[in-house]
Amino acid sequence: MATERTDHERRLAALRERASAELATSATTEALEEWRARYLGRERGELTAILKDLGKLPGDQRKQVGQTANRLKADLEQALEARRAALLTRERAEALERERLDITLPGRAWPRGHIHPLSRTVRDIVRVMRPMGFQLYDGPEVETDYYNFQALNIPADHPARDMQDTFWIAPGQILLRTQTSPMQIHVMERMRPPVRAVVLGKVYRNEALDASHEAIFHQMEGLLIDEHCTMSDLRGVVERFAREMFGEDRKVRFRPSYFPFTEPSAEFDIDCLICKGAGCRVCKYSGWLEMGGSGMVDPRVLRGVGYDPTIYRGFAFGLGIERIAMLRYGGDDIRLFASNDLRFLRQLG
Ligand code: FA5
Repeated sequence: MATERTDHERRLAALRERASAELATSATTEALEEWRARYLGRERGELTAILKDLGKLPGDQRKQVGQTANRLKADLEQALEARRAALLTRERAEALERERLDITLPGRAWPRGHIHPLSRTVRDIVRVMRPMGFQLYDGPEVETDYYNFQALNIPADHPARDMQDTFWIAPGQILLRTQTSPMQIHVMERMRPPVRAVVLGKVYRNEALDASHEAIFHQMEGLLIDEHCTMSDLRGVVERFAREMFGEDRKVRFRPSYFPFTEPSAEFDIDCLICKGAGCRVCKYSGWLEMGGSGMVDPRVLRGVGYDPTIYRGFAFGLGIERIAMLRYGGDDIRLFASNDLRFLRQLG
């Protein structure tokens, strides 16, 4: 009897020792679960099996061994929980260590961007033209021969076609617009007078490229049609525009010129911003900077869109936006605007 009891006790003591030793070396939550199943698991736990077999023991042993086994069970469960808590604490500490942040390090500085000088110029132009009553219009860059040339009084055999080298999509029919002037026709076709329109957009010319000539560039077009409109209105608007853009003390000069869709026509210049008219490299020692073309809308153009030229008159003017941006922000090569060269763009920040 005594030997039997001792056997059971010994078995339980050995189990306690083995289980405790294994628990001490179980270093992951998976290993702990494995350990729990091995000793305390409902299905295959060693201790569970012993507890299940208690019933087979004679009464007095059952009580004694039962008490020892239950104590062992409670001890193992407690040891498991303690081990689990210790592991968790260690894992958390390790995770914290892994993800350690030095909050005293200086932050990463993101460079601040700014609006492209061309976009800025476009915004400023709109800001100047809007208060004078000009409404902003947008239109197609792919045009027909009719809008880019014919409706602007430039028939197929007209020598003025040579003034603008054209990128043709379907030769003689569809092209990339060479100027924003075709928008004059679109706007007038859509509206009855009075008209005050401003157009800003890309134009394309098959040109030899140099520091002041691009093949893709931007133009601005202004158009005003009303019953009483004279060249001095044109002059007034262009002068206001030039002074708002380049300073109140700017002088504006008109020179007779020729455009097929305006009559009379004039090109206009401003006095050089750099030398104030004295003559320098930028103005090629003329004292003047070329700005754009203008004139009174030709009666044939008005008739073409169904306006009666005996009642309505108007003026139009157009200029290159890159050239304006170059004057405002500096830069001596027009090609830099589309080069995406950050060194150039940063300089203009
Ligand atoms: C015209 O394109 C006319 N449509 C302007 C006009 C409008 C006249 C309304 C009358 C009434 P011109 O070809 O001169 O005109 O071009 C106008 C402006 O575009 C020039 O003054 C210049 O500033 C700019 N420009 C012309 N060609 C280039 C180019 N290759 N690269 C950059 N800017 C250019």
